[in-house]
Amino acid sequence: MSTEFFSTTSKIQYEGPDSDNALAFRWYDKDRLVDGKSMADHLRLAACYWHSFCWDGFDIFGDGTMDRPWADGQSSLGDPMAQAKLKMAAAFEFFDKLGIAFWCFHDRDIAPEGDSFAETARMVDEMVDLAGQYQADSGLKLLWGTANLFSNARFQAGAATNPDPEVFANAAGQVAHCLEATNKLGGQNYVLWGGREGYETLLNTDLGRELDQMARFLHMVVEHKYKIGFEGLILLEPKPFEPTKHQYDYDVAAVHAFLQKYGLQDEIAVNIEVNHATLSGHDFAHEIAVAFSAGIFGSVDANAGDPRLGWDVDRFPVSVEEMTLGMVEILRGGGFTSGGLNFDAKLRRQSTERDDLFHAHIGGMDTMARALLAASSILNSGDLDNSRDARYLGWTTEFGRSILTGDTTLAGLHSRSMTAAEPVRVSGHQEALENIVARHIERIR
Ligand code: XUL
Ligand code: CO
Repeated sequence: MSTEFFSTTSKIQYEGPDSDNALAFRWYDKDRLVDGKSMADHLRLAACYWHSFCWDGFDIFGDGTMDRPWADGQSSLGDPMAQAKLKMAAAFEFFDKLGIAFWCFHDRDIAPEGDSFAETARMVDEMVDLAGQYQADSGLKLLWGTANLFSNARFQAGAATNPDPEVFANAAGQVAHCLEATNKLGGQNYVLWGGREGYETLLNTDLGRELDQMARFLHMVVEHKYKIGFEGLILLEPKPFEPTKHQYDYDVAAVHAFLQKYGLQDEIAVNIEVNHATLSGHDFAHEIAVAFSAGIFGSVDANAGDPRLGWDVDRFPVSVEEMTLGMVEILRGGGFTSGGLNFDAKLRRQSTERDDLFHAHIGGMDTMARALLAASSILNSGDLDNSRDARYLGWTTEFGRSILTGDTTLAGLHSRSMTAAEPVRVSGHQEALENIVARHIERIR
């Protein structure tokens, strides 16, 4: 079977900001050094398997729209394993031509489900071996793997938080298998997005019990990680709702509180998705800042929502400003270690041609590259940090420090206030700072 699924024949190259070639990078120049590190090493960009290779454009109102010969059942004559292999050939052809460094997958993306757990596991293993060969041939690396614990009907009431321990056990087996597969492929992280770990109504739900179950599940995952020698991070991916009305991993702060309550805060970090942040009522940059301050920053799913749609539309990131503000926080926090930027993003349903996948990823990669350059320019200039430091100057004085070190009491501050002058208010200069950000974005080259 030919592996040429895409008419784009050669690798996508960097041509610079003035290029009009739609199939070239204008900003993503992988070897360009930014603060002594290559762009590729800063961004650690990944393409995801599920939206790009498993989804044909179907939505709740209609059938698939996209030209996806590797998934239409015709080329493979309806044989699910033959189809999985075609899909993998298409995916690795795409990754290679795009020149992206990493990929991410769910176990159910790469292999079909069989009639039993054992049969499914065997098919996953066969596809993992094949993926290992493709990785070896192409140099592509795995950013993370994850188990799909939400599509199969058995997970209607969740996996770890299911009222039935049989479902919990089945999910635990699936995660053990997928964690081992991820380890085998040299995965740099392992992600758990609680697909249906949440609830619809308290009329039938014991919330406290479900949280205890989830914690037990995660402790077992961590234990297994050490048992098999997996060196990557275990990451939870917060999302406030969808598919369930109340998802337990609402946002980074909720995940942090949960991890602390159950003694998991040193073992598990977060995978922050841009549009999950906005769905929870936060800015992307906020979620990153919360994660760094909690010491649980791990990785990012780079995508975008739609300001008028309150659901998870998973567009490719297009806003350089939004991503710049996120990259400022990422760089400030020290950047990625094992994490990276995964395009958990999909085409719009009318983008039906196969090569639309290139345009989407090129746009996303250029957006992130530009955001990196702008964020680095902002931080190197000190424009934001100097003004931020000045704002907190009072805390560096002897008086300010004495409050924080515990040398003062509420009563002491009470008597001090009796004679102290009214505090002097100073401007927060927000608009001036926004203009500074805009200027850096305009000027980078
Ligand atoms: C769902 C979502 C998932 C996770 C992995 O909203 O983002 O695709 O990234 O399960
Ligand atoms: Co995601």
